[in-house]
Parts: sequence; C-alpha cells; structure tokens
Amino acid sequence: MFLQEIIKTKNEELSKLTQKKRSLKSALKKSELTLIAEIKKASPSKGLISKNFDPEKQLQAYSQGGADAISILTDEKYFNGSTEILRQLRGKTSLPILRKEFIIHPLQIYESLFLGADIVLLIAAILTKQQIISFLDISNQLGLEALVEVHDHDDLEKIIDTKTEILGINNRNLDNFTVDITNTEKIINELEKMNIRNNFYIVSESGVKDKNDVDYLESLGVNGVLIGEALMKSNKPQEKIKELFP
Ligand code: IGP
Repeated sequence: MFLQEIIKTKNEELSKLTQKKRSLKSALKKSELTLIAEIKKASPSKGLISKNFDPEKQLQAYSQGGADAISILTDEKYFNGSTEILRQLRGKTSLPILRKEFIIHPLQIYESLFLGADIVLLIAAILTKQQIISFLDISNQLGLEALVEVHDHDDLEKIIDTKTEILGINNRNLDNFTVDITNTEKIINELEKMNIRNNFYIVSESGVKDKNDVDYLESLGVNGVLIGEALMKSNKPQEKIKELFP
C-alpha cells in the first residue's frame, strides 16, 4: 500500500521533470525574426568579453529588450561559463533556455534536463551521424528540443535524414575561429540544391554585430539569429537589441 503511494508520487515528480518545456520552435514559427541572446563571459578566441559580468542583469536586459530565447554557455574551461549560471537563471525567466555545451555523451543531455534547460545544442562537427540520431532521440524522449549546429558541407551530410528540426548554421569555424556571416547563405544554397531547405527552422549563429548583418540574414529567410558578443560587449544590451530589432 505504502510503496504504491510512494511510486505514485515518484511518477508525478518524474512527469513534472519531462513535461512540456518552453519551446524555441514556437518562437521560430512566428513570422518575425527570432532572437536568441547569449550569456557568454569569455571565449577562447576573444578572451574576456564582459568586464562586469553579471548574468542576472544580462538576463534582465535581454528580456526587457525583447529577446525570444536565452543561450547560456556552461563550459568552464574555455568559455568561463558554468552550470550554476543556468541553474540560477532558470527560475528568473519564462523564456526558453538553450544550454550551450559541447555535448559528446548522453549523460550531458540528462544533465541539461536536471539543470533546467529547454533546448540542447548538438554540434555536428564533434559527433558522428549515429550519435546525432541517438542524441536527438534521447532529447525527444526527455521533452528537450535540440538545436543541431552545422558549419560546413561535412556537417550537413551528417544531419541529412535525421530528425533535426532546428538547424543552426554557425558562421564561426570552431577549429580556427574565423567568422564569415556569408556562411549562412552558402549553407542555405546547399540546402536548396538538395531540396531540403523547408525541412528546417534555420538559426544563423555567430558574428552578428550590427543592423546590416541582421538585415542581410533576414533577407536570406532565416528564422532566427543567435547573438552573443555584440550584446555582451554593449553597455546597454537592451538598447542594442532595440537597435538590431527595431
Ligand atoms: C554566439 P557571437 O559571435 O555572437 O558571440 O556568437 C554563438 O553563436 C557562439 O557563442 C557559438 C558557440 C557555439 C559557442 C556558436 N556555436 C558552440 C560555443 C560552442
């Protein structure tokens, strides 16, 4: 009897954990360009980006500026991030949260769920096609959305015929840190050639600095952009967002 009651409670607790998360896909569905604003203290290419790093203030500015989702770097060694930041900010916003991490093992997906993330990042360049397929399945089972990131043709090959729905096109080469925002156009052209452009919501990531960049990406028909540095460096991130997305 008593054990049965405990099990009932456990089932309720578990279903709460995997119940519907805040959705990035819903934001991307809308006709306006979606902004994913990133909380990033430092990076291997730029060193320290934010001098007065205050994640809570940054979150507030992003929400007030009208960001649609928040990306949080949790890697400690290379990006000076932490899982604590995600845990701390989780309850302070109703926006979907993307956990920015180098995921190479299923445990990290479960960990993301417990940290309170809504979306995980899957970087094609560091995964095999088999891993992408299996990690997408795990994420789905847990009710997490996945942003699958590609940078070049080889990455693209890996995500074809997988259940990828949200496709991130990284304008930065993570191996040598060169940035070229026309990479988004290049990859979109490839998708069009393969006749699979419409299978995905597309997010352009990295190197977006000004209104010109945003306009250019919008003209390519992307559904969203992910911006870190330009917002982290700004003294008034809220106004910077208004300037980029008037
Ligand atoms: C943000 P930027 O240039 O606006 O700061 O870029 C984001 O795209 C970048 O942080 C990023 C990233 C990643 C970081 C894209 N993919 C993978 C770590 C891991």
